[in-house]
Amino acid sequence: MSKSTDLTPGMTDTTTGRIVSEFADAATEIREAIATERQFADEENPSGESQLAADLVADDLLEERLLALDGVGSYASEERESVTVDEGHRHVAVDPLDGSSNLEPNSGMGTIFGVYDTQPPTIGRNLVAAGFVIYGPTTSMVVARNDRVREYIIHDGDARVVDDDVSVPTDPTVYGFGGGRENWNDAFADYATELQERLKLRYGGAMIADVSQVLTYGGLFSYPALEYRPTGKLRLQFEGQPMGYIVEAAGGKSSDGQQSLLDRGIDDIHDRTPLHLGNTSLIERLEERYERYE
Ligand code: AFP
Repeated sequence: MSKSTDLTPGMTDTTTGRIVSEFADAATEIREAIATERQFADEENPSGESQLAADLVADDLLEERLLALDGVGSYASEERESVTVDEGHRHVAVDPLDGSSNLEPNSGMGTIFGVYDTQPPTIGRNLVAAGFVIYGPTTSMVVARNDRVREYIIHDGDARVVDDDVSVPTDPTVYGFGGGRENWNDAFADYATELQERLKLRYGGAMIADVSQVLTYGGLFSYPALEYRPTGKLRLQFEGQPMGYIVEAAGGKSSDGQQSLLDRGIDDIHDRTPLHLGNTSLIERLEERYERYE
């Protein structure tokens, strides 16, 4: 695909357009790494999780490609302790390979990215675009920019629009809740029981695939605060903010239980957050439930 392809028509900021195109370009190479780099590396990432060789290959190629673009001022990654700083007015935060534990069973995996006007650690309100790639039955990419969400199929080096205006369906159908009922607090456990009676379970161990279900069918994806882990498992900078930006641009809501993930304060790029993404009505009911239990 030609580098000049602006995948987000109407984007005034060409640096952001080039960054988005770079993720589409890199998808083919990362998909290749998933097939060939299947062994575990001997290190752990800054969150103490074991790393696959594919995690490191994806991270290295994305850092190299993105910092080579004019205007990219920094690269932050879930796989790296600190931010790599360069000169530029746009800043990228990446989960290079979300769902690494799904590699062995060949289940959903993807890349998550956020494009900021401020160097991380920074809050989600400073996002100017966000997206995710799914290396699934086919390679797809979802990009949010200027309150508009588009979905592309990436094939033979081209990105073809398959949905020019992705929006969360009004009637919710699916749910996916992580962390385990035995670890949920009473507020979430009660709400989960109510939803599990109405909705269908869609939980696959990689949030990009589970949130894609919510964007397609409507519903709720949650990885809540846990009794033993009050800030939950998922990373605010690399997962919560970009996916929250996308779901909110698609007409849904994000929450840490009290507020939008885009408003949640952040001190370190590896801070974790409780995470809820889905239909506005479901998120508002969940926040009311948390308030009632306080
Ligand atoms: P991995 O990348 O380590 O597989 O974790 C994926 C993830 O960060 C997110 O994509 C999933 O929604 C969540 O963790 C799954 O966590 P559990 O394995 O605890 O269900």
